[in-house]
Amino acid sequence: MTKIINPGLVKTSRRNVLRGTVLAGAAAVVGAGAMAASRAPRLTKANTTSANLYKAASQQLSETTAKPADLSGYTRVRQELVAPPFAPAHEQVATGGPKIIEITMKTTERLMVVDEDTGASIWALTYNGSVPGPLIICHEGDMVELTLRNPTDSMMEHNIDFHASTGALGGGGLTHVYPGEETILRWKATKPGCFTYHCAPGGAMIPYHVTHGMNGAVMVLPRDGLRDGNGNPLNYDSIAYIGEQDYYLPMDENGDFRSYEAAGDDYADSLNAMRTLTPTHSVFNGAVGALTGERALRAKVGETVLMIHNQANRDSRPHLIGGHGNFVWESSFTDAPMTGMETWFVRGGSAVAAMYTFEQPGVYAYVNHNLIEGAMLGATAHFVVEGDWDNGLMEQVVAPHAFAT
Ligand SMILES: [Cu+2]
Repeated sequence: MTKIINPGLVKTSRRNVLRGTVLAGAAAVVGAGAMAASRAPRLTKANTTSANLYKAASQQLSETTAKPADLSGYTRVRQELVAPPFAPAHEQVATGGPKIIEITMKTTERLMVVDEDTGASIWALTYNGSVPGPLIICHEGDMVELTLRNPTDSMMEHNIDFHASTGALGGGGLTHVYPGEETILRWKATKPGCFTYHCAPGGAMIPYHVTHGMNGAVMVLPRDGLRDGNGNPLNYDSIAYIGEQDYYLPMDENGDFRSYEAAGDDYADSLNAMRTLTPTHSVFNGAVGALTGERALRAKVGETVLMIHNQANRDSRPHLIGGHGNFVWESSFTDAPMTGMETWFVRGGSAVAAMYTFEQPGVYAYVNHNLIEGAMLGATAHFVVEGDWDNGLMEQVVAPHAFAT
């Protein structure tokens, strides 16, 4: 078993933040036998371009003469991250001054079942073991201080690019950790809204890691909480954190999903599947049915739920069947939310918040309303809502029966 971070193909060093890219280029050549010969050079060229980006960010850091950050006036607090679809304990309206919010994430590589019915599985690359990674919540003006730890038994290097942050490729240029390493990154949340974060080791490793589950969301709340377009406060009772994940799982000649011994073993096959741009699965929270049946989301009539939808790689169009997006923030929390939305839009590489107060009991399907993806690729969640039915809103006046001919 060869660790991906040390492919033995190229001389490299700890400061060479391009290592993932080096491998990406090497594997592209290895995989070239299975591809049209004209394709491999283009992939290599793309990787070189991406590699140069990282080189630039690295030089920027070493040549800096910046002063230390002024941390006076900040209070240190620890945020215990929890697995999706749940949200960490937090205040909607900030009390006290700005905080330095300490969090820890482990880059865990684990074999996950994607679809129990077909046996489809993936060596998922994760933050803290879940797809998506945990939801992080802070307020505008806070600092997030992340300890990123790569376990010694990992096969790959990882890092993190926070779309909510400013500089150094979202922190991606400063957080490369190899197995057995950890790093600490602190960034200031200056833009209120929901944002994606994802791993971005360089070159083709970027989409490889992102489409293996290595992404999640940060919510940066305004200090005085959410507001409607007229400045009235909006509060929620609960959060449903939904990460949509497109997977490109390699299949054998019989159309069965391939299985692999270790993380990274699927690299060349995955790149070929990814190049089709056609996902084999598009699922919520890591697997088909992860948020349905016994694992469905729960709510009560009158309860206001903030649905946070993350998609780090691909456009999506969430729709709550039987409900609406009363308030939807596709952009910043400083913009007035859109109201009464039927279906909203998540640009690939972003996270969106939608607020709804349930008015009827029953089962609501929350889907990607590209219904091929919703019904056939897995992008469906269920809200099971308890409460009393309101005939004023809907009533079956006559049950289905055979009509007279
Ligand atoms: Cu990674």
